[in-house]
Amino acid sequence: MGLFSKFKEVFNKKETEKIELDEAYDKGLENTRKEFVNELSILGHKYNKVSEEYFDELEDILISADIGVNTVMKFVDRLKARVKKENITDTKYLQEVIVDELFIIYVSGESLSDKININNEGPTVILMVGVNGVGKTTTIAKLAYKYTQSGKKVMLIAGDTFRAGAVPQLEEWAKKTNSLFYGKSNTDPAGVIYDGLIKAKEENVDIVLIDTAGRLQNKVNLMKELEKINKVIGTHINGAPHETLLVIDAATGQNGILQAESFKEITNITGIVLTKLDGSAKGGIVLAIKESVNIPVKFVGLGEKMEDLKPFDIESYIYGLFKDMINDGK
Ligand SMILES: Nc1nc2c(ncn2[C@@H]2O[C@H](COP(=O)(O)OP(=O)(O)O)[C@@H](O)[C@H]2O)c(=O)[nH]1
Ligand SMILES: [Mg+2]
Repeated sequence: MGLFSKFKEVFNKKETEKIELDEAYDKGLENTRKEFVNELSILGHKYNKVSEEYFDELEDILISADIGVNTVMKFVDRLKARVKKENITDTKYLQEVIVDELFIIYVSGESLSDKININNEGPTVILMVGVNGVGKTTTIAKLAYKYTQSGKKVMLIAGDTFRAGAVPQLEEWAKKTNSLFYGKSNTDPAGVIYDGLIKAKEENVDIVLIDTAGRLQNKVNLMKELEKINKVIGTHINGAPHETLLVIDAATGQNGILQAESFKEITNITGIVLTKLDGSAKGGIVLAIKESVNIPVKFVGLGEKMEDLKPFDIESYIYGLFKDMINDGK
């Protein structure tokens, strides 16, 4: 039995929490599904039998979903090998194999944990990095919401001290999410973080979320700044930061992958938050990230509301993409 059939089985019997997650992905991946999966289905109608032309067009479709050229090449090679080995001629059946193989790309190799590393001996410190406009501050607000809702004491620290309005914006989010706040404009970020962490310990905070500025234009400076920030955090709290999450805007496609590669060189990224998946038709970027940087996607942004940040879940993701095929068994 292929993974595809297993999916169908699993999706028929699931608990409420998982159903809610699927619904969020279902809605958030609507744009990608419409373009990508629709194209796949049109391709299946255009060619009943597997051929070179079929594979050429399939490649184009996968690349335009931003799965990444290298991933697509390897993927299509593997698909061709399977077609040969299993004597597959029918494109309808091949569609099921495609879903199988996409899933295999993500789960293959070393398994990546999508869990947040929680510190049980004091505050858990989560540092957010990423270039301007990708959704760092919004994601911090969403995480603060998630953690305060589950009864945790949260503090936001404004380490993006130079961009106009960045500090008050974060303070506003702290108020809205019932979190504590520490920040000061126009001053050294490491200093602000230093003072903020002292306060976080005094107040027995559970989760500290630190905003930073992501000036990737000057890699050396950014690297030095992050080194300094990491040192300050590490001297305050053992083993901290417990997570350094890189925020990437899904709509930026391959550019987002380049950002991930650069940040990976600059600092130790422990996870990726992929925002704005809802507004993008390029949901394939999840697979390109796995292939090019091999850093786990830990959360995805599926909308602008506080509840719209969801833990990454490969099953819900695949379901969100292929639900029409999975449900009808087409
Ligand atoms: N649709 C959508 N918009 C988002 C998402 N995450 C962030 N945004 C929007 O992206 C814009 C920039 O976000 P911001 O947090 O200020 O980016 P920052 O410069 O990295 O801190 C804001 O208008 C957010 O509402 C998401 O998951 N979906
Ligand atoms: Mg910001």
